[in-house]
Amino acid sequence: PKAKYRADYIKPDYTITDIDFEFDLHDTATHIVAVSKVVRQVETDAALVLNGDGLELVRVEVNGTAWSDYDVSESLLTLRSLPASFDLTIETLVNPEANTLLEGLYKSGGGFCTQCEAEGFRRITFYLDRPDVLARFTTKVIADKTSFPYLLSNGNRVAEGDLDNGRHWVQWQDPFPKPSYLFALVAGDFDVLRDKFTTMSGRDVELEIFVDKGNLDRADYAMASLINSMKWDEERFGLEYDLDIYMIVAVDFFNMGAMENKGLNVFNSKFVLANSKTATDTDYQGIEAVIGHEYFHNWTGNRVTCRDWFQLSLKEGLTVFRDQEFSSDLGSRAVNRIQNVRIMRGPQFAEDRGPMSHPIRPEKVIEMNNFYTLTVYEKGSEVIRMMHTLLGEDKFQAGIKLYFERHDGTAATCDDFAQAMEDASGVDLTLFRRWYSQAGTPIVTVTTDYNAEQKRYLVTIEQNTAPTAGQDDKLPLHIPMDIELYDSVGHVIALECNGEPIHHVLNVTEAKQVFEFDNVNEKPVISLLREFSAPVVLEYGYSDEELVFLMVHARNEFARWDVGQMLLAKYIRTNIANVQQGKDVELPESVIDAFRGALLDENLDPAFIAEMLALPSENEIAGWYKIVDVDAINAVAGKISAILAYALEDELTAIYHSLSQGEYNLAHEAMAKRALRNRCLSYLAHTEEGNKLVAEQYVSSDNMTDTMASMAAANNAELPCRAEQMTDFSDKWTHDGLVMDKWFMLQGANPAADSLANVRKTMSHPAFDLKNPNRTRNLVASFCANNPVRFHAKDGSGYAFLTEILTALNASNPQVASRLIEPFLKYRVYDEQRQALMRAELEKIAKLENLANDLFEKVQKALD
Ligand code: BAL
Ligand code: ZN
Repeated sequence: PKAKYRADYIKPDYTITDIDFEFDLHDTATHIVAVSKVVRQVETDAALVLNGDGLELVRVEVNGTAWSDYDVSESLLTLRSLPASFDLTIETLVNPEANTLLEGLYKSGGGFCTQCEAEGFRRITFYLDRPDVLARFTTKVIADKTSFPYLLSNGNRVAEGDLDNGRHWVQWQDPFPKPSYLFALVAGDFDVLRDKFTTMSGRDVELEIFVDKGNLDRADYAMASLINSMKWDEERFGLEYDLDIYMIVAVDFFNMGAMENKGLNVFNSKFVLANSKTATDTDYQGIEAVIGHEYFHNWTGNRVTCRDWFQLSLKEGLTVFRDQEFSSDLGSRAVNRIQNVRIMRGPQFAEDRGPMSHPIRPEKVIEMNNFYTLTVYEKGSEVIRMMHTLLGEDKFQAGIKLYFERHDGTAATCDDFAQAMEDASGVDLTLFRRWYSQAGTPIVTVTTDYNAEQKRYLVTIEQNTAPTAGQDDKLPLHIPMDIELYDSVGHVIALECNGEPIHHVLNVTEAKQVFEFDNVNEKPVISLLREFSAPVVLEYGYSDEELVFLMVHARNEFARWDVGQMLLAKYIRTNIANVQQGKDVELPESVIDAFRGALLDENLDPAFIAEMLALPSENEIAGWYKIVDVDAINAVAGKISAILAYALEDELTAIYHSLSQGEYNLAHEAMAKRALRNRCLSYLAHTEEGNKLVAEQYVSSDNMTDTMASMAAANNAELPCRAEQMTDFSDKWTHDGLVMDKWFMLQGANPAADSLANVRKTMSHPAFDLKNPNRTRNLVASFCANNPVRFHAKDGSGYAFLTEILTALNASNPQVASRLIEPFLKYRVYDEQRQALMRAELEKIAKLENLANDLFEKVQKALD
């Protein structure tokens, strides 16, 4: 396979302005006729080179006449001797039922659907399948009327009719020119939830959510979230919806979370379907975020799209930023920030350290599907957030406005975005642009010095980014460092120097910089990197006393959580070292007291307290080490939970009972109380009373949040009640794969010694299907990525299991395989024995026959 480079971008020789599609849908043989208006963009008589993948070519015509001057290969159709502009007719034949890749046109359950981003459109027809070719689409869909009463595509429905053989057709027209990756088609039999939205300029928009028959009672929250998204984008960004209809279809077989096709979003059913009996509060929050995300793409992604796939973060980083802001404006800003920062510090930082490390705008790609990453999405969002921090809301919005004025209806680059932000705000982003090209996580080391005589406080900030895969030399980045200083009673000290006020966001732009503050009357306590103002690792030698002080006095909740995590991290590290020397795990009273204080603080949002009391995940802890000791990490995490549980048992028990609720509802306050109550339960599971409490909650629960909390607690603490719960749940939900995913996830995360045997047995459960990405991710990824002690069993059995799965998926769905292989890519941070075992598995995978590009790219980089 050949790599593509960002630097090699050239404009296409031809463009396509209009495409007129006709799909004659049949399960195993669908004929597709595409008539495209093609216009040459260059002077010379260039060949037209179209992308294709897995297509059978039936006919080619130019201006209605059969054309023979072409070559066709597995991946290209090259046409020659063409006029400067012409109508190109291409007929292709595809087999949707055999399409297990879930890219292009495929069958999901009983219906047809498509997934075209990034390069799935070429599995439908030969085309200029690149995002800088924008065409107006007209799509006629023909299918059997009884099996497929709903025939959907992008834009507005313009005509429909019946045929005499039991088939019918619908024609759709999308007035907005779009790249091929935003094309969608769906055909099936659904229940439909309908609503309306009136935009700020008074236009009525029909809203339709299509779900499998019988699931109508699970679509309300998605509809409410869609309406909230439309309202929010008008209020916060001034952006209005532009078609007369907005459709969402929930499908069961889907590689991604959802897809923002113009006017016709196709969603993984996980991010649509929910009622209190089937979905947890976390599921509801996910639905709100993803519905918002796809809706926000209508402007950031669809109206302005990407020039090439290297610019993916242009739409994804910005849209993640927008969906994070949406969730924060509607719910708790602090809790949202904490959850997003956990993702950055855990899996994103891990990606930055690994062989697939890349900047948010990658330079080199073999398989584009491999770059839908936490770096492009989440770190991409952090880069937008830093611009927001540097510019402030008003100038940021002015930048967004200018960006749309300049680029609406076109395909743009990350540089175009930064330029609009710079031009609208007057803030110099020259150095800041390095965030787009430099990979890796900077380590920011801070030292402070107080001079009591001069009342002067010096803050020295150094930054260093270690070399990453393929990028040895690193430059200093523009890091916004948000700080606050506190006096000994917890009052904020105004920042000034030489009589001039200093902004609380410091501009760190050099390898080493000293910031001076005067008029500081006593030695202050510094709060650093407030709100996680940059995606960096912070190193500062806080004393326990300072951390405990800030846990109480920091003005902002995120900062209080952050220092709580630092305090925990300190003792987790100390205890890991102790365990490695055969000593016991211990936690000082002062640390326990600090967490008791947070638990009992009635002024705090219960959802926030639940976050304060959450330990970092074992994977996040692993990220602190050059050589990871999975067993010691697991032992320490488990014992610290137990120590806190026993020490705080009275308080946890009292709060647990006091937060007992009446009827389930989705108000933030109710969710917050459940979050804290269930956090208490997860600790109490480790105490003598644990089994009783956990078992009682399972039996009395009337909602999935409390049910799952009980099951997760039983699973993690290996309680006797686990077995009965698991049987009961499976008996109740075997018919419903989406709900069973929760059960599969628990089977994967089961810490018991026979966990792998159990996972293997679970694969023959009637609800399991390796071809369904949701099922596979919940069982296999949960075991391989989130059950480190069992996956990294010293005998290599976990590794052999993953290779078996990857071998099967390499043939059926390499995109899913490529996600699952991640734990192998980190092999270099384990002991020699485990390294050797994992390396051997990677070498086996490298030798697979027909190794897909997705796996090839990752295996090659890992073994390099
Ligand atoms: N564009 C792929 C799915 C998403 O990020 O919305
Ligand atoms: Zn997106």
